[in-house]
Amino acid sequence: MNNHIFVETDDTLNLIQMNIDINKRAADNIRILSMAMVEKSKSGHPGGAMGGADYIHVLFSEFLNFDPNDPAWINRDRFFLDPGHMSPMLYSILTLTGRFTTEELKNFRQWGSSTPGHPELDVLKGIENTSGPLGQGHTMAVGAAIAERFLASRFGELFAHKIFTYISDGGVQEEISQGAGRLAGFLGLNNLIMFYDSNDIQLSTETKAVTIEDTAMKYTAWGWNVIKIDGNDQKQIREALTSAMGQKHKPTIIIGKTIMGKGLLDNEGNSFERKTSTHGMPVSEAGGSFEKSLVNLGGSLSDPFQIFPEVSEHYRKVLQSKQKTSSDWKNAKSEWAEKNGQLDKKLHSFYSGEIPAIDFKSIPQKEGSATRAASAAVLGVLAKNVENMVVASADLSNSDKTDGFLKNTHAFINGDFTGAFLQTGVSELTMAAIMNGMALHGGIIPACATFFVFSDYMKPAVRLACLMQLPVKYIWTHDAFRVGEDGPTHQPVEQEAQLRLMEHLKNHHGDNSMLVLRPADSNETTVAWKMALENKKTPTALILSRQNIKDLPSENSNRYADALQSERGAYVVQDCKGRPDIILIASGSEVSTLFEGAQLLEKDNLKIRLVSAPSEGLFRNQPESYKKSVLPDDVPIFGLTAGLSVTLQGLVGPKGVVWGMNSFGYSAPYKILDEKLGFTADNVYKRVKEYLAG
Ligand SMILES: Cc1ncc(C[n+]2csc(CCOP(=O)(O)OP(=O)(O)O)c2C)c(N)n1
Repeated sequence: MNNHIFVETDDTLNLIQMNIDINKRAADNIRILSMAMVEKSKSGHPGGAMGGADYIHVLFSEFLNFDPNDPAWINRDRFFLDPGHMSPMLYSILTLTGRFTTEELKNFRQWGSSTPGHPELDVLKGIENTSGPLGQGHTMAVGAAIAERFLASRFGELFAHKIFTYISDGGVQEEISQGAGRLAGFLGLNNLIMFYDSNDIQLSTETKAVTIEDTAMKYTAWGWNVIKIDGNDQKQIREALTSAMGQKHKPTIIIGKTIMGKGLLDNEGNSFERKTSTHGMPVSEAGGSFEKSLVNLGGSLSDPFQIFPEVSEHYRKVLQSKQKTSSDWKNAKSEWAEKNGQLDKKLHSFYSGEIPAIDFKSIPQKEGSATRAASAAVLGVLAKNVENMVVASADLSNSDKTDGFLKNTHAFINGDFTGAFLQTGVSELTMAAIMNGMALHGGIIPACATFFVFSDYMKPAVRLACLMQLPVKYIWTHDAFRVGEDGPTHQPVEQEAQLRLMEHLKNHHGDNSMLVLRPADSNETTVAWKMALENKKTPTALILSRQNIKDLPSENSNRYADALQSERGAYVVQDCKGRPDIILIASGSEVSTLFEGAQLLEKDNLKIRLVSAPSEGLFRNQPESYKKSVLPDDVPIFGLTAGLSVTLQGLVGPKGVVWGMNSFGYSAPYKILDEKLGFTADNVYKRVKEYLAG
């Protein structure tokens, strides 16, 4: 029960003397706002938000550094929410700190509102990450913590700041927490402070129905500093945060036992706390009393969205003090900049996302390389020239050829972030979410790699990168059944089609949510990397071959110049005189197979146009006139893909024919697979002849 003696007087000291705890009052205000938002919109999650209110108030008012007038201040502490369903808590605290208005809270979950059901990245509003898919938020925080260490090791400890994150039972249960926990402990990320809102209740059951885990022991085993507290006791919260702030070598998890729906009453005035039902529905719908709970928490029936005047006054002072901290830092930074002009320039270029001028055309490529090897050649140059690029690999750096980068730097280890390579171990989803966190932190260009077939393990984080429009680069090698002997578990078939769907899906700015490039030879790979670096608006995928590929022909003996046409998504590699009898189209290594097939067809006096289509999505965005110039309506089109046939359906059109895969692959040497599965010049010849014969 909450007993507030509320005396209306301007004298704050007086209030303290009368034993009114402003901090408790502020947390209750957050509880009420959270409850009221969900009640008004008739949907959402009040219970968890109400339990976490004490922590969030203490964190934001006493520990988190931010600039009330400059939300994008580079040295702000970051707050990453993991359970996005607890958005009411975040929107409420951000209302107290002036980033949201109560009007915006009243529009919770409505069309066009700035308060969507789950928070969506908006730094200017204080939302550091999109959250909702449980487990990813705190993993992004690990990425941001790595980014912070990377930058501080280059620019100095003036640039040190904390990364706070907030996790719930769901996030702890998600498998990704294994990777995040292991890596944060391994790297000794003492700048990372995670609050675990342990309220013993989840969506459909209590936690005891699904786990007997000793979470404290688990995090201890991973090398974390573990603190257990009553998560609704503000004194304990304060002490835990103070101790965590002083941690020198380990990340901290503060396991706070909290009360789901703290302060709730039912219609009879009995406690309605600790109910699973209040996880995800309005209090009244769950069987509690909104009005009685509101009064119990010291709120006003006439205005449930009220910010209590004394809370408002308290936060006015909090903001003044935050402002002072950031101004002091900015003064110190100006002094630093005067003494470190060159470094300051570099810092600015890192944060502005600039890329240094790179002479891509001069990057030497070996004739007939695998595109993964061609990628390694580019990565070697990037390692030396793009100082803020961080590359990661999930224990495959020698196969996915990110070793081209690694050879020029070294991997992060505990306490040493002077390198630029992250060995994530075998944890693809963790890796992808960490990359998102690095991109969100700012100052870093993240890229990560694994086998293409394991892109499936990464999709949930790739999807969030697309939604948040983060320019993460994915290097996916071993792009087809030509993986060979490893067999169908390692042979991608349907993966490219899935990514082409992401090219169809638009982000909220109307752009393709992702740029997906499958280059056809070494020069196209150089160009693909150029495009990937220049693409600051969305993630980019590079899909690369394991096996060597013959370079495509160039009429002007300048294959790089030809390959630059990849910037239009698809282009004519080799043309015939006059109207073609057939257009052959593919991406990746299948283009060179088509080229060989074309040579056989030409012997029959057929006029052939060969088209390489590294990105169907980009091609679709070209002016109609260009698209028609490459793929006119009245010419038959034959496509070849080592993916599902549907991968090329959109390019060959309704009358076209695709030779592709329609089943899983098989274990065998890849040249045998080429024969058996029909990925040979002879089969191209045969299928095209059949097609033209009608
Ligand atoms: C990856 C993922 N799976 C499932 C869900 C659906 N979901 C939302 S919250 C939740 C459980 C929440 O329990 P907890 O994390 O303890 O939050 P609390 O009940 O304390 O609010 C689930 C399963 C989700 N958001 N993300």
